[in-house]
Amino acid sequence: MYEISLHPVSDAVRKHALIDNDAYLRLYQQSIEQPELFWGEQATSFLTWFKPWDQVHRSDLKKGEAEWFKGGKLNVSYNCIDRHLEQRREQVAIIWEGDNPAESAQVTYGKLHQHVCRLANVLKARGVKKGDRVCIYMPMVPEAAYAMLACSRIGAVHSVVFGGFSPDALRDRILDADCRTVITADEGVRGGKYVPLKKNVDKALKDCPNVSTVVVVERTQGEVEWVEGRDLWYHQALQGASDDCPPEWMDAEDPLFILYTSGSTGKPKGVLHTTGGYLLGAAMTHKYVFDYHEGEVYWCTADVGWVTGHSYIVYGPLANAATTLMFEGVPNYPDASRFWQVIDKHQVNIFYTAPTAIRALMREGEDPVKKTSRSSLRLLGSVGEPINPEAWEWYYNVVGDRRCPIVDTWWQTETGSILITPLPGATSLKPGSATRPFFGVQPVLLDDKGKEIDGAGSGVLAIKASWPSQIRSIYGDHKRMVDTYFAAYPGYYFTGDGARRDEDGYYWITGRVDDVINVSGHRIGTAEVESALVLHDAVAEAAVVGYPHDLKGQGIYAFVTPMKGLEPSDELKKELLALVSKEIGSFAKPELIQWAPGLPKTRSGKIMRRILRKIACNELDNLGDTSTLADPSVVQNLIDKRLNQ
Ligand code: 6R9
Repeated sequence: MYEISLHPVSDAVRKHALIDNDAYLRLYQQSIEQPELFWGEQATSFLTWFKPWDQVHRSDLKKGEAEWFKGGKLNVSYNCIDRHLEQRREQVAIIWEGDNPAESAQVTYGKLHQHVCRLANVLKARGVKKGDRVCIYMPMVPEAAYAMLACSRIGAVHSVVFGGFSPDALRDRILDADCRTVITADEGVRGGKYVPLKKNVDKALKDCPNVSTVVVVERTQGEVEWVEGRDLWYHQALQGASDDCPPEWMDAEDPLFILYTSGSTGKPKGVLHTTGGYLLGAAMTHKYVFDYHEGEVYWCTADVGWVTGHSYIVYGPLANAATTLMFEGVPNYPDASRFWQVIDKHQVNIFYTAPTAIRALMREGEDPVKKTSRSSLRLLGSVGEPINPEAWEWYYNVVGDRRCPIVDTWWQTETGSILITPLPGATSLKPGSATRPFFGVQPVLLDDKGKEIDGAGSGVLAIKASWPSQIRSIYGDHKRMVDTYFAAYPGYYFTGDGARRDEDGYYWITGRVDDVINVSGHRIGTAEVESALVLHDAVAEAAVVGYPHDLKGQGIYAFVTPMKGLEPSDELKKELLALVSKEIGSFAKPELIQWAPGLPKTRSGKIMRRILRKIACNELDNLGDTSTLADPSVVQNLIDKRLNQ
């Protein structure tokens, strides 16, 4: 068994930090006992309001209802830009580091304001109004942030779709949110390769007759097709646009964005976040979790297409007038030293990445790290999946030179901001534990009867009280939100994760308890992959499960039953992989496909995934109860033909 070491807060870190353990305990207690007072004060100190709210908070988790700062008026782009201008017009807001190490740029708050206002005016001129949905399908360039902020400035609701999604997946998301406007680029660049974004948009839009505007950022000058009247170049459109665009006064509960994420069943869900509570959650956690001090350079390596990019590249840091670094490339291009070189180049103080990246770089040995200085680094962060203690120790010892605390931050698209995390000046660290709840967060562990577990133990992780950046709805299907998150355990928000609490009250997230697979921090629903596989004429049935993967955390293992009389082949495997890439994106391709003459089913015909999961994970001596199987011989066949990982 791996011996867990305890890393107490060092004196140096504690003295520098905004919050020490006494302050954490005091503020946490206040946040739970006097939430109105606590959150009212935080909302006043972190955000600028045009008009105060009527009531801090009203919620009923049994019904999935939550309102924060209702009646209060504010604007997100104003909070992220305008209010900083007087003092920081010349301060760098965004450092952009290109895929090519020779390319980088700096955007001041003054320039950011100009870009955002101009783009907002362009959108307005194209008829985009408050409440309209705008799809953003962009590479990691500053224009992606401008687009998000321009939407928020005029009250439009953005739906950012990760650039790795296929045209079909993009189309589904555009249609689901009824977006009429798309903002994209000619091509993206990642790891020296070009991603045909505009081409993908053109394909997607064949089935989206309502889209009347496509704004195209010129990134590579690659060849693109053009639809007159619909398409416009970003740089041309901005030239004639005014720098003056008064921010729309939004209610705290007006929608800010939709972000699609995978659940255990059905198609992806458009998670809806609103304005005031979301921005407060993002800003406050950014400041306290990363212990952000004025003037520091902060880098989150996520893509803006995921929630981490929303909250911790764009909204949290900019609301706090930080300097946020945006990286277009990948960790191993041109070589495995890239992250550390970027840290030296831009003197990064705070670095936030995912365990999958750490594991991949750990494989390359210490040399690529050790040839860089990293002396600017002060704090490290981790997000997206559980971090294994070995990777944690490597991150701590090798990357951080035993000097930088690691904040292992647990949260979700639905939570909007970090909920369980160490605070660097307050929390002794245990490698692999997300440690303690953030202010206002009341995690509980529930047993299989839905009862709260006291003290140390394991169970399903749920949250007992509303927090400001909580999910408000699933776009177009509010009932689905209530059913998914609030129906299983009435009075609680159900996270979908399992967790253990130790004797010190620290939380250890053990992974999803539902049919969501976490591949390199990407959430993938088994149902989505299965529906892609069964689209193939040669496939009768498919069942998909996750299994432990050294680098990716989890890999996808697919059991596929071919049509009767059909001989499965490697050719068919290739076609199935291509089909998944087409339907979802290549990041969702199964690592392993096993041909299955039959799938284990109950007598009522339900696939017993529990058994498939055990087979995929090679836990064969403990298959559990198999007495309800309609045909037990099916299982032995799958075990015999099991693919080695
Ligand atoms: C922010 C983000 C959410 C799921 C979540 C959990 C896993 C995220 C984690 C973690 C263990 C951490 N997860 N952070 N598991 N430790 N620090 O990743 O959002 O894409 O919605 O994924 O990711 O399983 O439920 P999202």
